[in-house]
Amino acid sequence: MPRQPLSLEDLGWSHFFHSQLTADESEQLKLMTLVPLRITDVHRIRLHARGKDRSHILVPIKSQNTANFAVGDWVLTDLITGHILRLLERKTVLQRLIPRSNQPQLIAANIDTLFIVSSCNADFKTGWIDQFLAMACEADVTPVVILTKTDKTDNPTPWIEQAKNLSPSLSVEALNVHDPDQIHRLEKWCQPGQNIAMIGSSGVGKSTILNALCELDTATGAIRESDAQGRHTTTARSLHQTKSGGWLVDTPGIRVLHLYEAEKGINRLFTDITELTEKCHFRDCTHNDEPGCALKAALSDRTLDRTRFKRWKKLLQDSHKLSDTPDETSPSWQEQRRITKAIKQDQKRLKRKPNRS
Ligand SMILES: Nc1nc2c(ncn2[C@@H]2O[C@H](COP(=O)(O)OP(=O)(O)OP(=O)(O)O)[C@@H](O)[C@H]2O)c(=O)[nH]1
Ligand SMILES: [Mg+2]
Ligand SMILES: [Zn+2]
Repeated sequence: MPRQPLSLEDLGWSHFFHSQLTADESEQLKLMTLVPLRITDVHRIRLHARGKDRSHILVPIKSQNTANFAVGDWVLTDLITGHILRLLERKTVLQRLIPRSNQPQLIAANIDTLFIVSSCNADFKTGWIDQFLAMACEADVTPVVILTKTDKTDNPTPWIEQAKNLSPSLSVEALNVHDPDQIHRLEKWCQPGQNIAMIGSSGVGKSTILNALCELDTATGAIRESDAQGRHTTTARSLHQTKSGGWLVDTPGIRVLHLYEAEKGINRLFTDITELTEKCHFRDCTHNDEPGCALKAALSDRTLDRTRFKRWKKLLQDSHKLSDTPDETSPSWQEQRRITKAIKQDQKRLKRKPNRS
């Protein structure tokens, strides 16, 4: 984490966040009694955050749960007590489903671009990448597929072709992460004001990319050559400033991904199929054997590719299997409101105390 002073804009602050401040908060910001901080690390009992001048460790007060904060979040804190006053509304949020609780787990917030990292080896699986693409589309985050370890194969073209075929306008970058002349191709997504998260399985080179783009020396780990499996070297999510001024989130390797509320994302990823479904005779067509199914017709006359149809169906099936959450609003967001209220009460109590004694 750089030690030199940064402006709020350097940290990713924008009109979107500023416009959420009340008149009172704006005044306190001018007086510097209220400090906006950006969450860089989320631990079980504490949060790390970066402010203009330095890094801070925030220990949440009772009733706060660190699981409701994401790396990349903006919080307003009280300069005197160091307490979090409130979490600002997120521009975007990447999250996945935890099947045991049927609740979302926050991966990163206020992200513009998702680097979906895979290697030119046995790690590359289109179904796996489809899930990340749907997650990005759901969150309104631009996906970019990064194919690493091109130096380990004679010909990376088949991997590049497969990735490009996943979605018409998808950006795909294939590179040897260790080559400084190639890594700079990723810098166009890492300019000031831009926020990037990386996701993928263990051993694909996420932390190696982080080290190259941020001039860091975080731990990386060799993979098992027999099946290209990594060793889960990174154990926590963290936010870092890139050399070119953006902010990059490294994440631990994911073993299994369960999508959380991904239907909108899947529809966006497969707009052609979504549009076709509107032409099916029955509104609740399952696209199996019903008469008047527009998808079946498109498959028969080959205007719809069968592999693409299967990918779409698999994603929808996977996302329905687990997420039957009836709530329209995110549970974590409701929880957040409760926490904000509790913090305000706690604040008042703390401010009253000196007068009493
Ligand atoms: N040859 C080659 N090795 C690479 C490349 N990218 C990463 N590696 C190596 O792959 C291994 C795994 O890289 P990491 O950066 O630790 O992978 P990771 O995705 O962060 O893994 P986790 O932290 O376990 O999720 C390391 O030995 C890296 O040096 C590449 O483009 N070419
Ligand atoms: Mg790592
Ligand atoms: Zn149909």
